[in-house]
Amino acid sequence: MSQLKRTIVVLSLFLFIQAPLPLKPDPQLKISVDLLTAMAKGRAFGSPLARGLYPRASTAEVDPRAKPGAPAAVGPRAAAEPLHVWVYFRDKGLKGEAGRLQAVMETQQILRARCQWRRAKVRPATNLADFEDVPLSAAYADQVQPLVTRVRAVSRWLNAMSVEATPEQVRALATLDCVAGLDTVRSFRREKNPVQPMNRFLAGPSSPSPIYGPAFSQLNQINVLPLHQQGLSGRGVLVCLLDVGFRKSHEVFRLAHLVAEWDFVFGDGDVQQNLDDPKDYSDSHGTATWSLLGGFKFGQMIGPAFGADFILARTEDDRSETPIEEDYWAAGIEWAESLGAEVVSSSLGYTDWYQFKDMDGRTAVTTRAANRAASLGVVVVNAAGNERRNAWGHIIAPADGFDVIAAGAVDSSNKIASFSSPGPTYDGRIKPEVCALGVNNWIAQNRTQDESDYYTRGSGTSFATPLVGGIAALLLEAHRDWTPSQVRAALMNTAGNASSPNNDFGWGIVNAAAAASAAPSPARRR
Ligand SMILES: [Ca+2]
Repeated sequence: MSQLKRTIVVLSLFLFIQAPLPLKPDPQLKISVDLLTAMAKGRAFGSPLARGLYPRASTAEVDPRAKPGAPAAVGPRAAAEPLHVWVYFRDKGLKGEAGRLQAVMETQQILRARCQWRRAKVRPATNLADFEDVPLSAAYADQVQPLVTRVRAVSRWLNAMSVEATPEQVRALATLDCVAGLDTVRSFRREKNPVQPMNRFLAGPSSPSPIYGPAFSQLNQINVLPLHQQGLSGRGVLVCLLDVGFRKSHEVFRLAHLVAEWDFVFGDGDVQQNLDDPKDYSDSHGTATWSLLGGFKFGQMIGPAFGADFILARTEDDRSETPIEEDYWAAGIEWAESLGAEVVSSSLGYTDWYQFKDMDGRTAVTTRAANRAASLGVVVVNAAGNERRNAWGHIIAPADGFDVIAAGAVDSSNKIASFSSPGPTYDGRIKPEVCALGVNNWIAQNRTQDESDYYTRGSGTSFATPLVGGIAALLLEAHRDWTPSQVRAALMNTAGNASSPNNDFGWGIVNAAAAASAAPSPARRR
């Protein structure tokens, strides 16, 4: 680990300014406080777009206590600096083709209803599960556990465990017959974002919209308001955010419908920072991204999909210099997929473990996991990255994924943000797909010192991402049968630059209302 270059990452640079953007409310805006409140509480959904198109997936199908396959901590803690290693197995320990088929059948039978329903959009009903879904061999895991310091995560899709191990332990792992190979767990990092307390009444009477407050401009730019006006709020759509912790107690989440949460770093069921634990992490970035996607507080902050159902996964360890490790991210998206998540919104950072030639849509672990999720019907939205002016200079994984929607950042005057990572991928595909506001976004935060809620401004493609993710949820509410490639195509084909896509804006600034009215592209079955 000491070989890591100390390259600074900027995925989200918080910028603080002292006044709301000088925008006027849209005179066409006919959204009442009562209607929006009813929508947020799930008591009103009357959009002609949304009516009668699908069997609405019940939240009861997700057990709020649903836990991912929790790895067990075993063995004595090593004194030396631990290595984080992927242990890939040669197979799943099954005997012959009959054993494989039996295992796939058993796996399909235990898929959750909400997951089955979503997978059925992209796969034949008789083939909802495949061999990649089959759990790891328990016998193989039992061989690995006594040889390592700690098991960090498990991945059925990769047929691998990630472990913490000493160099001696790694050498012992390499001798196991069941091990096909070992690899380093790659790390990503963002620049630390110092959050300055601000006057919480800043928005005040000069806010551009009495309903949306300073959040008005970031939604109006991407034409979300007509969809709210039609009664769309993401209701019934299951959205997962992968991030550092989330300040669940913030007033902006009072009406949020949280159906499952898991802290992959500490292995517990609480994704909020524990202020009593000095070793616990910040929840500032996740609080911002969740509020941008699905927050709801009149006159302050409303996200596009404030009525959605949420899964929160804490996959970043802010105590570490490289807080985002790909094994937690992969385990997080695998878990969210199993619960039936329809949208995953996330932002990683720069990594100096990968090279640009790896950004080919099929190499990075996170990209492979994102591709897999998309192939199972999950819309994956990821930040393009903030690397335009940095040495890296390209998009970041998993934004290079084939069906991943990479989100770039623009400012309020529709200019590309100075930091927003440009495409293409290494294999020459245009990226990002689309853009949304990523400069001076209005976001929710919480003061660590006195735990008071406030709002401020922050910038980064990771703040454009949840705006796009929220719109994906609105499109899926309006069109329950849309596949990830159809959602992606609708967003791209109706965006501001669709006639001449390029590697700065991609297909341009999102137009949510136009995307919702777009004719669906032909469905692709896999
Ligand atoms: Ca926790």
